[in-house]
Amino acid sequence: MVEREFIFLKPNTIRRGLTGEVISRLERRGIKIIALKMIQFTREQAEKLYEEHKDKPFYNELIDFVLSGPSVVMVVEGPRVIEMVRHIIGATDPLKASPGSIRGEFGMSVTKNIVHASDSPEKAEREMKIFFSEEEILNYRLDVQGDL
Ligand code: RTP
Ligand code: MG
Repeated sequence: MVEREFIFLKPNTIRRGLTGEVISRLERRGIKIIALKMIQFTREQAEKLYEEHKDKPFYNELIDFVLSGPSVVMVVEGPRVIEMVRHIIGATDPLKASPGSIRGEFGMSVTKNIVHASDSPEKAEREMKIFFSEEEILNYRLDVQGDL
C-alpha cells in the first residue's frame, strides 16, 4: 500500500545547517521525495497545520517557533512510508527518542525537535495541501535504466 506523507524541517534545523543531513538520512533509507521547497510559513499556514493543538499549553510557543524563520517542506511516498519515517525521526521528545534517530541525535527540546512528519494518511493529505498545489507533487520513477 503506497502512502504519501508530509514532512517539514523546522526553522532551527535550517539555521543549524542540518537541512542536508536530515534529508540525506531519509534518502539513504530509500525514501522517495516527490515534492520539496524552502518557505517562510505564514501565520495562517502555521495555525492550520497545528489546529489540533490550539488548546494545548505549548501552542503559542510552537506557532512562534515555526514562524521564526524558513522551513523546508516535503512530501514523500512509499509503502508504509509513514511508519518508516516516524521510526527514523524518533519520539517527539528528543530525550526519549532513540540515540540513532534524527531527533535523538540532533534534538534539544520538544518544541525544537528538528522535524515534523504527519502520523496518518488522512493527516498527510490535509497537511500537504496547506503547502503544496497538486502540480508541485511530482510523479516519477526511481528505477530509470542507464542512470549509472
Ligand atoms: P510531529 O507532529 O511534529 O511529528 O510530532 P508528534 O506527532 O511526535 O507530536 P505532536 O503531539 O503532534 O505535537 C506536535 C508538535 O508540538 C510540539 N510539542 N510540544 N512542549 C510540549 O509539551 C510539546 N508537546 C508537543 C512538538 O514540537 C511536536 O513536534
Ligand atoms: Mg503530530
